[in-house]
Amino acid sequence: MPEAQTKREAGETAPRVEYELQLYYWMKLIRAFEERVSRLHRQNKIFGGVYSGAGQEAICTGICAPLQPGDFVAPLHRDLGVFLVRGVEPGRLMAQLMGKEPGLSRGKDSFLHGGDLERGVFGSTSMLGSSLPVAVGAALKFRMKRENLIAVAFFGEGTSSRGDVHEAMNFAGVHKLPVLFVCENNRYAYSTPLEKQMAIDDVADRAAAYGFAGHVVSGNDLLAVFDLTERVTKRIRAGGGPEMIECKTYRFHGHSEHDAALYRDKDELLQWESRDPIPLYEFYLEKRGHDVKRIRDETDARTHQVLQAAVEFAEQSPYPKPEEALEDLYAASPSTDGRR
Ligand SMILES: Cc1ncc(C[n+]2csc(CCOP(=O)(O)OP(=O)(O)O)c2C)c(N)n1
Repeated sequence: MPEAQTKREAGETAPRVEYELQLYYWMKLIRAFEERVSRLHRQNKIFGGVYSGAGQEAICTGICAPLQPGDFVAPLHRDLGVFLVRGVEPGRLMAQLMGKEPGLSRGKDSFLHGGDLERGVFGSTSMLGSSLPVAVGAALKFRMKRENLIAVAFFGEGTSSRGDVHEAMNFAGVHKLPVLFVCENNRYAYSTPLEKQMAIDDVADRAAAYGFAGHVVSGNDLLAVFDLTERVTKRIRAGGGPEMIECKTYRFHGHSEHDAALYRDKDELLQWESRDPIPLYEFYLEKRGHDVKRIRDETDARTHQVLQAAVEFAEQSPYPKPEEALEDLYAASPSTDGRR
């Protein structure tokens, strides 16, 4: 379990500054993990597509850090960071990406479709938008069983134009279910720019149509995302019904590693690179009186070590055996005597 969540659950008053360094570690780990995956992809060691979230680390971190163990999170294909912040073992995650047996889906797929329900992470899906009704279903279960848990559904601005997204939001709004909808608006759905995707500026405006609040925040500003998420999730947990947070951001890489993103303007990329969430947060830490150079060096050394171990573990792990291909495809029957 991530350190921050343990502290919060126990109700300890952890010095805020210590917690802030944990947030920094997560953002750096996500960036380093994805950079390593891009390199491994070029070496032909990664199974399936690679959808880098570089530039969007403040969103996975700021949204997931305030959550509780047991909350249900449905990430997008670009949200590898969700897995790390929720405490999924980096070695298992790397094994998943390499299609190895100890991976989350036991070598049955690439990053997509590998979830870790023990950590409350539903695998991201290829059929964009299909995970939102699932998150709403989890929230309905929490309501029916009177569990004080919430569901979080991530989606892109492109995905927001899908029908099942609207059905999920409508159902959640009507029944006031405990769901946080998180839009990662990175301005492009593959090569389609925002203005060719929707006729309004803010996806958050759509929340009003379903009877709940929609908020807009800078998705590159970790503290802004974190603080808003803390306030919003408190209200949702207290029974206030769903809310939406739209994070304005930008992806530094192409849609996937095979996409050079030549449809984007170079100046636009430059402007967004200058709003990189990591140096932005380092600037804040410096203002708080930290020796940022020392913290950066220590964090880089730590993430390097974690990644080395994860890659070694994944590379040394076996591929699944062919006869395992049909295992785990269906849930076990609730009855053992053959009757249902
Ligand atoms: C239903 C569906 N339509 C199309 C695709 C192909 N596709 C994969 S990712 C993507 C772009 C998604 O854009 P967005 O939701 O904004 O997320 P982003 O990739 O920008 O993070 C598309 C069109 C798909 N996977 N599923």
